[in-house]
Amino acid sequence: MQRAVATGIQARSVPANGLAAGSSIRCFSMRRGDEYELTRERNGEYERDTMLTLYNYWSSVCSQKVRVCLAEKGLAYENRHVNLFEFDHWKPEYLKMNPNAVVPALDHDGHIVIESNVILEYLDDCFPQVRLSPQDANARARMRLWMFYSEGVAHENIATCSYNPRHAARHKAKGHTNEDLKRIAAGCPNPIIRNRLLRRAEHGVSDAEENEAYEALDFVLDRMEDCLSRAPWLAGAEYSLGDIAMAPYINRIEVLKRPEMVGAARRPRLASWWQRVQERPAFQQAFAVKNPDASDPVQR
Ligand SMILES: N[C@@H](CCC(=O)N[C@@H](CS)C(=O)NCC(=O)O)C(=O)O
Repeated sequence: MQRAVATGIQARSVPANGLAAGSSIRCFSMRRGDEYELTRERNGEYERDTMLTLYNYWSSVCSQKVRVCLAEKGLAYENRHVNLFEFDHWKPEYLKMNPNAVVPALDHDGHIVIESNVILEYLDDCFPQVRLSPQDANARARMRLWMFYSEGVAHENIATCSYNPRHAARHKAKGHTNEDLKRIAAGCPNPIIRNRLLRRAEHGVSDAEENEAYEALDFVLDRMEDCLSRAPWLAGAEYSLGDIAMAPYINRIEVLKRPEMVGAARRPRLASWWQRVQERPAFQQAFAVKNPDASDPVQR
């Protein structure tokens, strides 16, 4: 695992006087209120250790994306588990970082970045040593299309299909009755999440709603199968942030009620892509994170 090292604008912003090449000094960050080390000189610029902290939930699809990206880049980071089923993400200290009341949030030396796809591109900008965006404009557009599909279609529909078998089961294991959930939901600062939780506490997810969500997912999977008939990866010849953005949704479909949707009999190219994604050490590292809360009835 490499140390995360700041480069570019951040490195240039470090005062260059008073530090001999090859030596290191301890510095204090006013913003974070903690210390960091200014360590090396390269090309006349100073580099310093940079601190990455990821606030995330072990099985959240958006958190998994970011963990895969960090692992692909070999970046060390502090993993802070935000227990969504204890409502840690609604606590004032978390909301200061992410007022949308969702995970993940990345703290990079006191700079907070939210929205998983934004975080992916941010990491690729700050740590280009391992590049995860193609240079060709057409391939970049394809990569961003898959990031859009992940956010615009896959996310909401996966959440719908996950509610009955996963989220409701977790609330039950925590002893939250539907009445408790309605009361708790009233404390959620984000009206979109509050109203959805209220609706689900009241009615759960109906078969009709679930079928509609699976239909939308089927549509995206058809797009993937078609795309992968032309190239090995979603953006083309290279593995990219587009693959990283979609992989957690394929993992989730496999553990829900209709795993055949991503199986080789139905979608051979997608199944072969999924196999290659899972073989990557970074994927394995990111998905090895387990829930520290032993009461979770969900295992994957
Ligand atoms: N667009 C956001 C979505 C984040 C999101 O919805 N995260 C889920 C976990 S994957 C969450 O925190 N849900 C909490 C809740 O619904 O209360 C992103 O990509 O970061």
